[in-house]
Amino acid sequence: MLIMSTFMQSFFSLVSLILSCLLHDVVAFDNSRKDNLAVYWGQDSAGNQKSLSFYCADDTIDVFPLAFLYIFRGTGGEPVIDLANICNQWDDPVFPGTALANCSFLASDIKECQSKGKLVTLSLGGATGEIGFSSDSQAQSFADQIWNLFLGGSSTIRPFGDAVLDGLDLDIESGTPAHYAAFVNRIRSLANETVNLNETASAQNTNGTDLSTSLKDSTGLHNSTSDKNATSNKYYYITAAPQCPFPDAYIGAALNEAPFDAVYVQFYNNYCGLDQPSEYNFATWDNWAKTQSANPNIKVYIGAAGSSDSAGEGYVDADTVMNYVIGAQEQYSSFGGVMLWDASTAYTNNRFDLALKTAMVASAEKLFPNEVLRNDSTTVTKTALVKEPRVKSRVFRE
Ligand SMILES: *[C@@H]1O[C@H](CO)[C@@H](O)[C@H](O)[C@H]1NC(C)=O
Ligand SMILES: *[C@@H]1O[C@H](CO)[C@@H](O)[C@H](O)[C@H]1NC(C)=O
Ligand SMILES: *[C@@H]1O[C@H](CO)[C@@H](O)[C@H](O)[C@H]1NC(C)=O
Ligand SMILES: *[C@@H]1O[C@H](CO)[C@@H](O)[C@H](O)[C@H]1NC(C)=O
Ligand SMILES: *[C@@H]1O[C@H](CO)[C@@H](O)[C@H](O)[C@H]1NC(C)=O
Ligand SMILES: *[C@@H]1O[C@H](CO)[C@@H](O)[C@H](O)[C@H]1NC(C)=O
Ligand SMILES: CC(=O)N[C@H]1CO[C@H](CO)[C@@H](O)[C@@H]1O
Repeated sequence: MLIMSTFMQSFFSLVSLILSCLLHDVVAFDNSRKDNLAVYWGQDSAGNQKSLSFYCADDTIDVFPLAFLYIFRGTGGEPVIDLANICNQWDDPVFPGTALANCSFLASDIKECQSKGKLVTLSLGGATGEIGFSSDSQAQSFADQIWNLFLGGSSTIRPFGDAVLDGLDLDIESGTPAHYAAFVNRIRSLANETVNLNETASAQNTNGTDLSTSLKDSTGLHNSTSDKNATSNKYYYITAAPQCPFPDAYIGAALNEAPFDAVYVQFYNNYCGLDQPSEYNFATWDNWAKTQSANPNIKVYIGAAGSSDSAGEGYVDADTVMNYVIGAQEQYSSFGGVMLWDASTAYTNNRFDLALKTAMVASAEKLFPNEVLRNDSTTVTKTALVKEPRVKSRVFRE
């Protein structure tokens, strides 16, 4: 009786373990894919923004840049962050002598999203930033500060408590363009990451040991499962959000001088946006990625508006975005996926994010049936795989 019950208990716990593995199979972020979805969260463009964990409840979004850290040197020499209705310096406690909000209540949300294999990064800048550097050494000190406040360093003040973010995004739209490469290189150095600028770029740590066999790797390619929160082996991603007119006036130079993992090119609010097919210039960005970028394996994302309300101009519907996505998956080896501004508008717009992710995964699998694109995520892939005939775009202009 006792033996039986122990056996039954073991049996059921084995069954429930298997079930939970099937249902909660963690898919680590993979920068080499052609169907990643990065969606900004923080600025509440739709006026109904929910908690971060709300948006990472399902498998749709892979990367959440938190928007924004918008003042580099605020009161008391600390930067200032603003996450609109979720956390800001006016409605939440600030660290003494600073205007830096203590958003430590977000730590559990951030860790929850990370535990699902998603990246949570911090975006610096934004349209109204008070940002910029006057020297390389100022940029390097700021990198040290950011490293200690948000990444692998330590500080008595940590705006997101014990959460360690997965990297940074530079959405630089004002100030002076100089010295950002020094900033990025310093972050790489603090993380013990260097990118060999050879054709066959490979990540090395600063003592020259090839890390491709460990957890870090130049293209940001992770050997899934493992980084957890072991900060010493954690790979920190660095992205930028240039405007589509090439080269970008603010971050263009840094992109050639320092290794970034991806660019989320803003193909909205610009003459070369998705609403202007004759001026659309992904080919220029692809060519730049391979020939001029400091990281020749950098990934280029198509940045799109989440709804017609989230951009002044340039919003196009999901079918139209997918026309561009399929073209890019087919033609451009640098293509990495789609970026959306922002989570609240995409959700409000009939789950624009879900429509795009589902269609991107389906088309990647169709185009590359021999590449196991989602190796350790069988259950997730299968449910996401909805094969529907593509509707011809209604908004695609001549
Ligand atoms: C930040 O907020 C948390 C939660 O309220 C609190 O426990 C912590 O002491 C605060 N940190 C500082 C440095 O004030
Ligand atoms: C490429 O890497 C090799 C081996 O690490 C090195 O000998 C060579 O100088 C590098 N080439 C360039 C252009 O950096
Ligand atoms: C180089 O770094 C690796 C990985 O961090 C470490 O195992 C090794 O001991 C280091 N070697 C030297 C000479 O510092
Ligand atoms: C991933 O890591 C495991 C364990 O370290 C290793 O056996 C495997 O070969 C790695 N896979 C790839 C694709 O690097
Ligand atoms: C990861 O973080 C959790 C919670 O912060 C902690 O309990 C756990 O020990 C950490 N694991 C590692 C490997 O550091
Ligand atoms: C970087 O390397 C140094 C020296 O090996 C080590 O002390 C430090 O913990 C490493 N930092 C990270 C983030 O891996
Ligand atoms: C890159 C990689 O690990 N690919 C593997 C994915 O899984 C299949 C079998 O399920 C292997 O054959 C591949 O080598």
